[in-house]
Amino acid sequence: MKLLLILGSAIALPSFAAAGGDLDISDTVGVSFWLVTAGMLAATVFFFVERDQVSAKWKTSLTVSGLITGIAFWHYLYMRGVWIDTGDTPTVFRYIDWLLTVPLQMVEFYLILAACTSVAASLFKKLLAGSLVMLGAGFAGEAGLAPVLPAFIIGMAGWLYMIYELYMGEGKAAVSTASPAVNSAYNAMMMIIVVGWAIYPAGYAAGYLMGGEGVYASNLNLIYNLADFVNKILFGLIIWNVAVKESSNA
Ligand SMILES: *C/C=C(C)/C=C/C=C(C)/C=C/C1=C(C)CCCC1(C)C
Repeated sequence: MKLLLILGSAIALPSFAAAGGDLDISDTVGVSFWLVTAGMLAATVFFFVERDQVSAKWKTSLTVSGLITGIAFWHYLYMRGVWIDTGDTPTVFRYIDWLLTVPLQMVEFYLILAACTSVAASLFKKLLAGSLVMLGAGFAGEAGLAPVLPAFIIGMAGWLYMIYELYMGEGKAAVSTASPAVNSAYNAMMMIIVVGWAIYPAGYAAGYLMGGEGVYASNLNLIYNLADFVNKILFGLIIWNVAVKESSNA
């Protein structure tokens, strides 16, 4: 597994690096695509290597964290290319990435809860439904399939529904009887979904809703790139931190 990863990187990286030759260093958004790409790759390697440090029941959580940043790494290579070559917002690549990685983050909640409660599966379904509404509406707005403001409002409703389920729903009650480490993981992941995820609608608003005509592509992409960096890498690190603590107690 690890060998495959290293081998693959050794073969693939030179061509990616070459594609970066077109990057204009004064292009702030382009530079942010490049930095987040590097961060995603580094995080992916980190999560897969760190699997060895944790006990068996936490390994899947770290694998999923690595998949999330790995999938994002792959999409960032393409998104960076679209931006550098055309100056356009890579909406389709962005949403394909989110459509894969957001459900995987819900899987992380499931994995944390499945070990200690019986409500994990039903909570997972609700979170998945909320995230599909959120992303479907966001895509419709950004791709010009729906007017941007109503799409935004429907997307917000999907997100708020998820927050409601996490705070008021069965997950929170169920997790309160679990170990302190599992509790703190659940709480930290909720913070990510409330605070970290708030960066995304802020990006959408800055890109499409801030007065005037047209799309503020630079604001949009800069804020989305920051959001992905925080929400994919920090999210994984929170899980890693709990996994390491719990494993040393066992
Ligand atoms: C790794 C990618 C993640 C965690 C993506 C998260 C995306 C969101 C939280 C998007 C939220 C949006 C709204 C709440 C309103 C409509 C516009 C969106 C789709 C940007």
